Amino acid sequence: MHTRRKFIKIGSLGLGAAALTTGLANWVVGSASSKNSSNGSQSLAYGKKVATYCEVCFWKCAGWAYVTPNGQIQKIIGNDDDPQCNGRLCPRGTGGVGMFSDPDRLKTPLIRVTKDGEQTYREATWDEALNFIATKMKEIREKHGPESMALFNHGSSGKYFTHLLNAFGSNNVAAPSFAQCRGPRDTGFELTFGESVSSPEVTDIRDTRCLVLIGSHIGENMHNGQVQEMSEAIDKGAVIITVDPRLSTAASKSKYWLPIKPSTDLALLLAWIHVLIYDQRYNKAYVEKYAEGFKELKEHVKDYTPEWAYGITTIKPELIRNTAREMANAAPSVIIHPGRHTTWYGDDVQRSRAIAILNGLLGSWGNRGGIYFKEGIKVPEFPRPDYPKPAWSWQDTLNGRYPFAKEAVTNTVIEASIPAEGKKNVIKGWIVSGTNLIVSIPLKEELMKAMQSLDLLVVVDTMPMEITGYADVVLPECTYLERYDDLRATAHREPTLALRMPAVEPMYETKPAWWIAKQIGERLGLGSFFNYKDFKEVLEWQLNKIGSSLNEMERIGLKKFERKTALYIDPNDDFKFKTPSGKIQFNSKELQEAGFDAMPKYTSHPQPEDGFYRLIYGRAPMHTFSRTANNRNLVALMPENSVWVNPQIAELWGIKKDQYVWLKNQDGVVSNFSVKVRITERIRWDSVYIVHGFGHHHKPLTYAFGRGVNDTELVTHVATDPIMGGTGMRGNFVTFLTTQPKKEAKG
Ligand SMILES: Nc1nc2c(c(=O)[nH]1)N[C@H]1C(S)=C(S)[C@@H](COP(=O)(O)OP(=O)(O)OC[C@H]3O[C@@H](n4cnc5c(=O)[nH]c(N)nc54)[C@H](O)[C@@H]3O)O[C@H]1N2
Ligand SMILES: Nc1nc2c(c(=O)[nH]1)N[C@H]1C(S)=C(S)[C@@H](COP(=O)(O)OP(=O)(O)OC[C@H]3O[C@@H](n4cnc5c(=O)[nH]c(N)nc54)[C@H](O)[C@@H]3O)O[C@H]1N2
Ligand code: SF4
Ligand SMILES: [Mo]
Repeated sequence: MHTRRKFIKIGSLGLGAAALTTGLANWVVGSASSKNSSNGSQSLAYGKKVATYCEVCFWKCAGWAYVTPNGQIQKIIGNDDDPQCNGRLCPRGTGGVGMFSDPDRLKTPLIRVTKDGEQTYREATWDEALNFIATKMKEIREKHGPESMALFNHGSSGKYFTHLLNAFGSNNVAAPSFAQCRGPRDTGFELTFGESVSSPEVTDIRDTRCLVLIGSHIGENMHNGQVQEMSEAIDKGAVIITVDPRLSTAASKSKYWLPIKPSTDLALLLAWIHVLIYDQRYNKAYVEKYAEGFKELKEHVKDYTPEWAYGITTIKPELIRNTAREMANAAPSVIIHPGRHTTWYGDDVQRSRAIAILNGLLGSWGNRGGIYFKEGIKVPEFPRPDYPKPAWSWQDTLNGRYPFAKEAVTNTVIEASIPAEGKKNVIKGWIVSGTNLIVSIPLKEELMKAMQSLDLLVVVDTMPMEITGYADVVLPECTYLERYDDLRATAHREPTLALRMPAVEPMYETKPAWWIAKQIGERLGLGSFFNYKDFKEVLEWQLNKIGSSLNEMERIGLKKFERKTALYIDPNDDFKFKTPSGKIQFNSKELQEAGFDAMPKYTSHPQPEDGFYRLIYGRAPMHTFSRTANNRNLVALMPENSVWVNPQIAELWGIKKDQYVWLKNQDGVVSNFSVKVRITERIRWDSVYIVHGFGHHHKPLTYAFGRGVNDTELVTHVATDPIMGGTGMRGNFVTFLTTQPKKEAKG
């Protein structure tokens, strides 16, 4: 591999950048500068509360930022009217101000240059950086066509760059939230019910009588509304059943904990389906009325008995039967939770299908305490010319694979960026915004090859995350507390709109993404797609169209609208599901026609060799992936991750509590840093657990650097789901190194 792009540490530039800003002291107290930036006339509301919605994760809770009369952000609290948070933010949302006040923030645009034979960044003005990008994008358009520009995005900023790319003539827009996250679940549910459970999930947890969590660790997975509703349901006596090789926080609140052997969930799900059908405990009236393929399903699961599943899952047959009965007793007020991060073992769509089928058998879809119908407000689109039609798009990067991928697959867009003899449609330029691909995509080799081959790599971020070190141009976005953004119009039990406006002016030379996209667009001759001076104009226009105004939204932060459709199925209506036949698909003809199993079958997955343990990972309540790893408020709550090890295994290895160890995986890859051992009965002997998002090796992240280990670097085996392209990441095994391996930690 040639190294056209050497990894550059942004930190070496720190001081110069500060000199360009309004003064370093600002970050200490989080005070706002009063300079007039060129991004329009943002009227600031000092000495009051300012409407916002949180960007620390994608639940997007609506809240208020309290700003003191001298322009300091004092605190952020939840908006009482918001059904997604009910006035309460999670620890990360409360600590969100740490993103704004982080002294390690990106402060000014940077351009890669070679100085004395060495690659480095130089600080640049916005004009220089934007001109550089526009020139390169024009070259790419002329030489290869506009389709050869791609965008990787996650979070609010993605929308503006998607608009920019669509206007430019490219549809190559991908996010890790599909092929590294919820893709299998969405695909499995769409194939079964004709639609997915979206975000926030339409699970009626508040009113459920039985909630089954299969590897979904609500409570550590801190999606606010769900956590609150789960605790409400528990208070009301709901039965919680948690299937997890680890005694998660949710498992500790459950009536049943099923410590399953990892990778065998499909066997348990099939056995549950078997019990419901053969013990005649499924919801007969519902199935007769709304489902299709029951006869085939019954035949299909004939031999999937609890006794069969016991040998695979290690869950006792009686426990399988009892838990199936609990679900049946609660039906239809029961939820087999679809989960969210579902890219585990490569047969994840089929596992999600089994979860969907169980929900169908119990009649939960469209019933109180099961799955409700969401309703949202449709915000009209600001007038713009039609987008040009690209000559090819991300669908072409699939090359006939993953026929049920409804969203772009990051993996194939990365692959399309690696040139090869005779390869057509090669991607030549990337914009990466709001995603730290180095930590979120497990395909390291492909990612590196692709990044080395590009003609242009632009990274838009707020922090000097690992991905920034590979960019030609780094653009510093201001944080969510310093900008206007799109209206939050997520659908829920009741339609709501939420406003985000700047609590303070952008610090340093940072700018909002809407401004950055517009500036690039104008330089590319696409000004008619950005027909406004300030994003406020767009918001005002949209709000006026739906009977509100910026003034009103600034005052209330969140507006509720009346629901127009039913929340649940009306039994007197002729209800149709959004599948081709209008019925729930137990036996999927769509899958069959594409050459896949029409109903989920159990297939076994590799198990760890002697001395190795399955590496499983998850979330901690006080962090979001890697994006909070440097947030001083949250680092104070949880400075590093630890590796959970069963006492039997610790004894076998002679490992002590709090000892630091290195992890080595099945391919010989050793963790960059060491990790503290947590010895606990709460994990099966055959697995170890770490929280994702730690072990940063980029020194400019002064707080996050070297703290804990990074699961992604140990995920060198990926099992790709043939149905939609999800990267199954839980087929990796690690062993312990108790002395420091002879290896320099990468700086
Ligand atoms: N090994 C492993 N891989 C995983 C996962 C895992 O658990 N383990 N989880 C998977 C899942 S579920 C998901 S959803 C993905 C998430 O993947 P990512 O979305 O890539 O997650 P983060 O690591 O949080 O990266 C977010 C980036 O956005 C930047 N950022 C934060 N705020 C802003 C902003 O306002 N503007 C801009 N422009 N940038 C901002 C942060 O500094 C950071 O660089 O990762 C997936 N990959
Ligand atoms: N605090 C916090 N909350 C978050 C996030 C965050 O970064 N921080 N990220 C959000 C995002 S984008 C997502 S996608 C979700 C992800 O959250 P979820 O969808 O809830 O969960 P996962 O990360 O897939 O699952 C982690 C759990 O699966 C268990 N597990 C591992 N292997 C197996 C197995 O083979 N079988 C079973 N049954 N269980 C297994 C682990 O022990 C762990 O408890 O969280 C969201 N909420
Ligand atoms: S759940 Fe927490 S981090 Fe996520 S949006 Fe809500 S307050 Fe922010
Ligand atoms: Mo996710």
